[in-house]
Amino acid sequence: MSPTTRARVAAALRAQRIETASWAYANSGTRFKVFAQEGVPRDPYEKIADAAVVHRFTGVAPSVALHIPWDRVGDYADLARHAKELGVALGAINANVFQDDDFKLGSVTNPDPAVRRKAVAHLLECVDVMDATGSRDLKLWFSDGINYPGQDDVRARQDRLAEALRETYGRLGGDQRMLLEYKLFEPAFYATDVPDWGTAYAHCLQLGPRAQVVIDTGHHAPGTNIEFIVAVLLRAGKLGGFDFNSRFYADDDLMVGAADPFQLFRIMHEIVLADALRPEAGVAFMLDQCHNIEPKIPAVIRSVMNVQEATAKALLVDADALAAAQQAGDVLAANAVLMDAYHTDVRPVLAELRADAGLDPDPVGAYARSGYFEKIRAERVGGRQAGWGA
Ligand code: PSV
Ligand code: MN
Ligand code: MN
Repeated sequence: MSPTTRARVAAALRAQRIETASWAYANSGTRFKVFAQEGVPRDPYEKIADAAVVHRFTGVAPSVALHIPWDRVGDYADLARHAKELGVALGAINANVFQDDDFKLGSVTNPDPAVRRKAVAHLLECVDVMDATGSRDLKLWFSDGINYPGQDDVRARQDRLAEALRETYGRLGGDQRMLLEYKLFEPAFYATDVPDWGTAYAHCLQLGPRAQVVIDTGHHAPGTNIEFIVAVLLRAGKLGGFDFNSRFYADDDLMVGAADPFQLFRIMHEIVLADALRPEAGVAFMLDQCHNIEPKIPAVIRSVMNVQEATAKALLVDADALAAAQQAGDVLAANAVLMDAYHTDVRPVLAELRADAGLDPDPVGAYARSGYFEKIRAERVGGRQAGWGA
């Protein structure tokens, strides 16, 4: 690697920001079993403390997303102060209209107007939370959908969704944004109301510039070309961010980069090509993962490192050589440019970069040696589940 390339890659990696999720630090599981772990946070304050530890060892995770009501507190400004004291900020506010009995037939798309009002009231409450925390992004994922053909009118549900989004969008102030997340299926099994990027994009387009699509990498049919979606949304100026995680089958929420690091590289290549890595470009790089069986803090650290590695490889793609090969119609050469970058071992560069920033080159090892886990294991008795009961 030439010194110029190294300097360019280092500068981009230094500027990268990855947001972790509060629920990743708490107990989680499947519908079969939640395995409790030692030392897990007992309240939102402790989740933020853990997020701050991830930032301390990686240097690139300075914010943590909240999920309401999982992270409900009496005084959000105080929670934001607590975060600041620990060297992090509160990030995206995730709404939750999927865990109330009233939402069995849907939240914002429910046929009952009273239920729809209740759902919208929660979305508006989340904007109040953003006002108190200083968060920029409201992240909306709706479990709404139907299980059987004929169960409800699909078009009417889209109208109800549009109305709820419009009201919520109208409540945003300053530079606040609405990020709309899509998911193919689950818990609805026949027709989800926001199943794909096209539906999310159509709603965001109608709403206006502050409504953007968020891509959760676990929310597609197997084999979906996610980087294509990234490219199309970037071109349209409608990519608001990512919920990164890995999947082998469905919405597995495994550590990002674990199942398909090549896919992560291809996604980051599109980001680098569009110069969208800079925080000012407005793409939020968030993690949405559940660490059901692995220790949580080191798993989040590993995930952050995996995003960094994919990014470093994407930054190493020789853009001039790629453009020349593409222009010449040289299919093999163009593909080789990409594969050369992908096969580069970027771990030494990242280790050097961390050392330059005064960090331990080995964040997972440094965390293990820090004694933090022993401390929380002793202090925190009776840690809680991420949401389901938190
Ligand atoms: C839904 O599967 C999702 O990806 C949404 O982002 C939720 O808010 C999140 O998971 C947390 O469970
Ligand atoms: Mn998600
Ligand atoms: Mn998900």
